Amino acid sequence: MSLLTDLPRIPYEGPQSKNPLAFKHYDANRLVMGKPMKDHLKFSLAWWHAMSATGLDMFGPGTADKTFGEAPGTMEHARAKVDQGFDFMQKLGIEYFCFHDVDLVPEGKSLEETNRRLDDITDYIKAKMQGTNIRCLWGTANLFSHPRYMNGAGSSNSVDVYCHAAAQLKKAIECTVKLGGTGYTFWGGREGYETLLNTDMKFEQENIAKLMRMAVDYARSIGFTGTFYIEPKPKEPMKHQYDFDAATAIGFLRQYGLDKDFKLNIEANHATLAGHTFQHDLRVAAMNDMLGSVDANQGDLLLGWDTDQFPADVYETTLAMYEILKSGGLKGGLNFDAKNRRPSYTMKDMAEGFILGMDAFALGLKKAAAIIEDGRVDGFVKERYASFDSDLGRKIRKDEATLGELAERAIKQGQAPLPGSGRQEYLEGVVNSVLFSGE
Ligand code: XLS
Ligand code: NI
Ligand code: NI
Repeated sequence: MSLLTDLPRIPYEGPQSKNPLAFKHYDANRLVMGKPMKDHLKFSLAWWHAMSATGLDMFGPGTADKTFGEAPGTMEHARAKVDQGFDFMQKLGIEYFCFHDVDLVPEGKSLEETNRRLDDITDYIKAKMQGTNIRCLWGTANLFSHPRYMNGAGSSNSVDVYCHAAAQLKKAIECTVKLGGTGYTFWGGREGYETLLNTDMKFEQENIAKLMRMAVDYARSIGFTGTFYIEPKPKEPMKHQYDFDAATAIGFLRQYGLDKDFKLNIEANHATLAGHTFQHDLRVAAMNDMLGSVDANQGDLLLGWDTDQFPADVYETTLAMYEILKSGGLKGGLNFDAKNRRPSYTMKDMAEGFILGMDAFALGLKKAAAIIEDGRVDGFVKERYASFDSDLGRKIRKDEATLGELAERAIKQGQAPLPGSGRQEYLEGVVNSVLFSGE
């Protein structure tokens, strides 16, 4: 099977099914907390992995054949990817896709040529979208692969490179708007440094912000009403990347007045590379009202790079969906920035990868809803801070207390009692009982 069009439609068969090409948990129209699963889980296909990546690594070439019967580097191939990709999405019930400019077409010899190719392919995609439910979740520009971007795009030391990036950015925004994209993402691929010995960090960060501001102004001027995203990542390819994690990116956006136009696109594997859990970065984004979208994948905690695996760990997807549900849901979606392992090279493997990820998130959604409905975890957290429901606690929360007043009370009271058990083991047991008490 070398074509995705050879795959069957993927049905929902329920948890008992042993059919590898069926969903066990993702049942698009099933209601969870009053909303169909597919509205909680706006799954998206990442054009770069699904339609383009062949599994090459620095030790060997790709193993998967993604030529789809056409010669790579041609527009015929670019169109075949659209045909195959749309067929695949429809068979799986995936209603969104994300792209970089260079995933859609081979780069031409000049910007004009590449832009003409982008015009052609976006016409082709737009026509394909007609009569389907498929929409563009977000677009982006690849400002990191070409050697000119060795020092990044917004962070480049070269004004020529900076302008080239601006041209690509402008075109990628136009393509996103043309395809009705709901978002535009900045992943700072090489926006960082290899050594501070040659780097003016402040200058570079200011330039990145200026480029983003120009991008926002331009996009709004051509009618883009969607959300801009920063996708934080701490390292790789650079030693250090400026959008290190959610907290850092939020600080950056606020410092440069970009926080009204931007939210964050949190990627599971990037959070773990930053030394956080996926849940942590989701929480940081959510509590700052900056949670926009998610790049759904999973890393390998024993490895120090972005392995972009399909999400399989239900404990992780449960805690992620718990954060997402508690934040009121995602405006963006769950983009599978994920690829098969190199030895899983067939089209069937690709379908199984998506089924794995979609089922892992569907199961996570059901279990997260069950944790919330069970109420013990949330109830415990509420109870844990109950001492602040006192008169004095309320005064503190309303910024009406003084340090002197608090100190006086402490002296009067004598030794403060211990703050009460955190009961972590009990809570972990509650989560396990919700996860494993049967369907
Ligand atoms: C790489 C990033 C990238 C972005 C899009 O690590 O995850 O794939 O999602 O540029
Ligand atoms: Ni990503
Ligand atoms: Ni990534």
